[in-house]
Amino acid sequence: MFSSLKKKLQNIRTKFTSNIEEVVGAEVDPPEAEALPAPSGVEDDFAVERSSPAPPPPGEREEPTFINKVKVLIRDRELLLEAKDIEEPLFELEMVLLENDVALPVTDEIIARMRGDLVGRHKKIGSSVDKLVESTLRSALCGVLGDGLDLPAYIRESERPVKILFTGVNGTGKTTTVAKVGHYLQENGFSVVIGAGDTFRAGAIEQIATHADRLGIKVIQHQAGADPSAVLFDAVQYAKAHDIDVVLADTAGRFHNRANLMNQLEKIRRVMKPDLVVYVDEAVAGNDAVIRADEFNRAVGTDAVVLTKADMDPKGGAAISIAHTVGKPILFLGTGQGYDDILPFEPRVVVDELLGGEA
Ligand SMILES: Nc1nc2c(ncn2[C@@H]2O[C@H](COP(=O)(O)OP(=O)(O)OP(=O)(O)O)[C@@H](O)[C@H]2O)c(=O)[nH]1
Ligand SMILES: [Mg+2]
Repeated sequence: MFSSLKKKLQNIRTKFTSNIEEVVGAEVDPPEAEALPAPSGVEDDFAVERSSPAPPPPGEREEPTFINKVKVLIRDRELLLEAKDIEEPLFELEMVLLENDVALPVTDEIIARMRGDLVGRHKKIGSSVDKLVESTLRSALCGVLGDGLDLPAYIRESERPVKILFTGVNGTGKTTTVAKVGHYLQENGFSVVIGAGDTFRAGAIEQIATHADRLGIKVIQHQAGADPSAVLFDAVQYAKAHDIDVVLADTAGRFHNRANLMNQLEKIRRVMKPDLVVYVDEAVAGNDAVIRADEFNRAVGTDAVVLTKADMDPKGGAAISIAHTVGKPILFLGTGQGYDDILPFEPRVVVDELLGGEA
C-alpha cells in the first residue's frame, strides 16, 4: 500500500534532515546527537512554545518581521534556520505529493503546515533532527487526513436499526465492501441484514446473495428489474421486525450526471431514510476518485467515504486528499479481495504506513 509515495517521502525526509544538519554544521557532531536520550513518544519529544505571532494562513504572504526563521534547540544549543534552508526540500515535497496524485489544494495545505510548523517557534528537541522532520511531516499529514469515523461507536450511539446506503460509480467495489462491512460488523458483535438494492445489473443479486450466504447474513432480495426502493424498504422492515442492528444497502453503480439513476437514488433515500450515505470509490483512481466523490457529494450528499483497492495503489494520493476535499471522513480502506481485507480508517495508521520503515 502506497509504496511509491512511501519511498519518496523517505527520501524527502533525508533531504530535509541533511539540509538542516548542514546548517548545524560542525556545531553538532552526529555521534553526539545520536547519543541523545531516546524519545518516549513523537509528540512528547517537543516542548513547543510560540515565540512569534501565529504563522499566516496558507496562501498569504508572510510578514517580513516574521523573518522566516526558526530556532531549533538541539540539546542546549540553538540552531538558527532560515527559510531558504527548507525551501528546496519543501519544493521537492510539493512535487512528490503532486506526482502521487495528492490534490493541489491539499498539497498546498501540507506545505503550508510544514513551513508554519518549522518557522517561528522555539522547539526543544530531545532527539535527532530526523525526528523533528518526521514529527513535522506527520502532523502536516494528520492535519489533512481528518478524523475518520468509528463505525461501531456510531452504531452504539444510534437508534437501531442503523441504515447504511452504499453508492458510487460502476465497478469500484461497492458490493464487495457491503460484504466486508457486514463481516466486520458481525465480528464486532452487531447483527446485520443486507438489502440487494442493485436490481439493475445482470447477476448483481446473485453476487451479493452469494457473499451473504458465505457470511451467514440474511439478504432481502426481489427479482431483477424490481424497484430498489421497495427492496431496501423491505430490508429495513425486516430489521425492525427482527431486532437487527444494521441494514447494509447495496446499490447499482451510477455516475452523478446520469439523471434517471440519480433520481432513483433520491427515491431510495426518501423511502429508506439512510442514517449514513457512504460513497465508495477506488484508491487507484487517484484524482478522479477525489473529483467524483466531490461531485457525488454535491449532487446527493455523502456522509462518509470508503476507498477500495488501496492494496493496489502505490501513490496514496486519493487516500490523502479525499477527506479534506469532500469534507467528509473516510470510513474504511479496502485492502484486498478477502472479507477481512478492510481497514477502519485511522489517520495515525495511514501516516504510520507512509512514514514507517523501509518501503
Ligand atoms: N484488490 C482489491 N480488489 C477489490 C477490492 N474491493 C473490491 N475489489 C474487487 O473489485 C471488483 C469489483 O468489485 P464489486 O464489489 O463487484 O464492485 P461494484 O462497485 O459493486 O461493481 P458494480 O456493482 O458493477 O457497480 C471485484 O473483482 C472485487 O473483488 C479491494 O479492496 N482490493
Ligand atoms: Mg455491485
